[in-house]
Amino acid sequence: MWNPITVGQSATHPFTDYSRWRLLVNDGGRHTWHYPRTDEELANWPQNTVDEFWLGLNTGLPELPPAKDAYEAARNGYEFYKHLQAHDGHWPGEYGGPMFLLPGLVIGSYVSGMGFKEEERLEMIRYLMNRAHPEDGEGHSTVFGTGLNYAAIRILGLDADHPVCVKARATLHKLGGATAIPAWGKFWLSILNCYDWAGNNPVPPELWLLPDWVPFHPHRWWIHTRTVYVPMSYLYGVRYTMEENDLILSLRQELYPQDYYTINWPAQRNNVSKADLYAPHSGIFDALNVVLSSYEHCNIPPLRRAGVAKAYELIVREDENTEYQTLGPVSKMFNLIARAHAEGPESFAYKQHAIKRQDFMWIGAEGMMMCGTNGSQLWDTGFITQALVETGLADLEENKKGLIKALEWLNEAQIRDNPKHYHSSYRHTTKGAWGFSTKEQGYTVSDCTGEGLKAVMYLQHDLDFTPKLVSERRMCDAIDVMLTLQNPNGGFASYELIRGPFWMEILNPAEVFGDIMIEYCYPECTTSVLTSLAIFRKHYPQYRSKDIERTLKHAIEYLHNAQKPEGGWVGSWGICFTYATQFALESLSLVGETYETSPYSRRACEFLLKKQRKDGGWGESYKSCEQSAWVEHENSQVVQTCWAVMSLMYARYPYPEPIEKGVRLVMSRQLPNGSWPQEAIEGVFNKTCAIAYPNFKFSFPIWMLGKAHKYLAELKGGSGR
Ligand code: LAN
Repeated sequence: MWNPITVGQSATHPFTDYSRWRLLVNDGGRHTWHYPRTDEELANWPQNTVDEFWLGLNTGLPELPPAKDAYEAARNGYEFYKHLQAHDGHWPGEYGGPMFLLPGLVIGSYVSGMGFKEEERLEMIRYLMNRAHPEDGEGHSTVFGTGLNYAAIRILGLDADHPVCVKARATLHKLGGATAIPAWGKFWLSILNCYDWAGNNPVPPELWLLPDWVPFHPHRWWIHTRTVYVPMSYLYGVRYTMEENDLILSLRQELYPQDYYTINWPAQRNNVSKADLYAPHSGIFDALNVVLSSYEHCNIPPLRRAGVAKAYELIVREDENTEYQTLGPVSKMFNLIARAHAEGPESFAYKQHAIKRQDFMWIGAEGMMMCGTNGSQLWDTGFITQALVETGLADLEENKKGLIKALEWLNEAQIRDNPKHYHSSYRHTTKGAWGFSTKEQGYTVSDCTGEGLKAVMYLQHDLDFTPKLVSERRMCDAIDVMLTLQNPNGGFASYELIRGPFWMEILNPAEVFGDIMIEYCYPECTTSVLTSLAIFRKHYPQYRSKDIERTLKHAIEYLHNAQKPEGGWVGSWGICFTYATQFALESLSLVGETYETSPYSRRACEFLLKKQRKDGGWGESYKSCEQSAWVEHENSQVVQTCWAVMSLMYARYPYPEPIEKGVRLVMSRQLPNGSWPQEAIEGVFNKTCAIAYPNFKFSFPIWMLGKAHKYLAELKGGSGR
């Protein structure tokens, strides 16, 4: 392989041979990319359409006869999308977007001595080059993004004199340099030995020694925050640092406009660039840090050792509970460093972490990235299967085999037991749940359980050709988990019950994310649970009917209360009002609340109709999520238009025009082979981070178009297909 970086190749062209990359799908939906080297290997493992599509290569799929109506457009859409189903029945996909993840992968691997294959290294460089902000440091460049990605690209081997590095450095220095990086950036750079530990606010591992009943005990934090802070507190407790080397010494000069050795580190603890700040520290948090920093000077060694040991125990349990996937991409790399530090590169843990690190790495058209999770397998498979059943596309002979495969996958993906380390790692019950990605990762997510169960019920009950793979007992298990997840206000949060008090948000240390300290209720999560309970009840009216009834009523109350005065619901996981409103109106429809019968539904429809554009579409920017107020996107978006039209249909909006206009827009954007081009990013988390759901551009148009065809026919008194 030649080295394109030294010859200054433009990043628009791959640095590797894209005809060699292959996606390996195995073990319940794990997906990892490989680059076979020998001709023999290549011949035995031909590149398929799934590989080609995700690599951005030409799939060669044929043009289809132009769709004459919405149903035909949906059929054409699936005619394309069915080729993206993996052999095991699920739909794999990229899950990139957040720009603070790849630096974690690179820095974490570097300090742990875990290398990359040459093809991975080159394509990660290319990805970072492609993602560098196009303008000269204005716009949305942040210290967090620029500082960490700069360090990453240098570790990967790009020269400091390369124009991409020169430009990034200038931007970084203009923004104040890496002293102004937010807390998580300070932490990563400290691990890398390019920032002094004294410049961090304390992360004392002793917190884990507090009795569980303490109201701010970390087991009450939102699961992602606590799972990241467990290894952080270990690494802070031992003051982990990479050994100095030439690159580290050089980075110390490159990352800062001033001389590294003259920096007053304690003064940097709360120094965060304005460009990065979303959730400023509260006064109480700052005061607490003053106290904790004094403790750092006189910490009690046996207590510190006990705290470090407790944090390490929790790290090990998390690794074992998840087969080394861990909950997410940040904890993945911190856990990996901690295990490498404690047990060394020959250990079983190190080797397992190396294997599963691969699950987060994804090669796309722009290079290799780190994903937000080890995939979105269940989520994508859940939506498309429901769409196919609801639209009637499932009944077409040519689609049956694929649907049986999908059911087989969903059957395998249900979690059958509680975690190996259950109460000792503060876990919620998992028996009967579905997670967001694979069974192996093993975390209950409320709405993934709801969507997983709905998909299974649709496939097993509404189709006459599917085997009944998931037993009634196992469906009841799913119901049991969901019933444990309702909060006192009737709403459902993401992974667990809300465990801590609301005031804990004043302890949010992360500056760049909002609402991360505890769980919150979400209309999206509430809906997926509520709708699956309502559908389950129709099929199995005898099982826990009183509990289900009570839960449903209370969940509807929550949804009513969560509606904004203007009529929409704020989305937390998709952008933004169109996303959450679709879910909320689906819920209301299942208890008979529609445009005609419910003021809530009516207000929501009117809100959406005001936002419909002349071209028939809807478009909102990710900024809606930051501001909890509608912010228009420059263009209307296919996926958001689908959510809005679905909302109107759930509410049984009685006039066809806005629906027809939405349908026309989505049809007009369809390509001759049945697919849709990628538009703006679809998802969001923690208020500020956008994340890609590229499979949505298939599942939601197919679903919306097929449903609209039937709905419009009904409205007009005819009958849909
Ligand atoms: C996800 C992805 C899926 C998402 C839905 C199922 C869509 C949602 O309805 C519930 C919450 C959940 C499971 C979710 C939570 C937060 C995640 C895991 C992510 C957005 C993907 C990445 C993100 C994670 C926190 C990223 C790492 C960053 C940290 C701040 C730790």
